[in-house]
Amino acid sequence: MRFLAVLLLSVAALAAATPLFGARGPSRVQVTAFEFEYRLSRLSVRQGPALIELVNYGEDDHDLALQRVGGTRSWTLAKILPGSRATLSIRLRPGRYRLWCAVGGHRLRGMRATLVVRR
Ligand SMILES: [Cu+2]
Repeated sequence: MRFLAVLLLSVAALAAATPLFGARGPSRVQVTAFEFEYRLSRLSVRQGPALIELVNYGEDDHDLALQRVGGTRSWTLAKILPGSRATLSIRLRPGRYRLWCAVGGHRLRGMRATLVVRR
């Protein structure tokens, strides 16, 4: 019985580690907000679907705006309270994306970053 449980756990672990039919989950980027700084969990990701999570580790409210360099469309996550988080689901195209906090003068004070999207 114990062997069976271990076997099932192994199968579950293997299934979780092996993408079925070549499908790949979305890229994930965590943006940690402080006064007055953004820290990205990674500076580059592959093109395609992505989840960008904003985590507010600061003492003030912060938000997230994002725009591809050369593009016209921008995406935003609404302002969130200290200690909270929010996630933006987006399809990224190759290029560079600017990220910034649009609250008050936060962008000028340092809450900005660049994310590179690879082919
Ligand atoms: Cu801010």
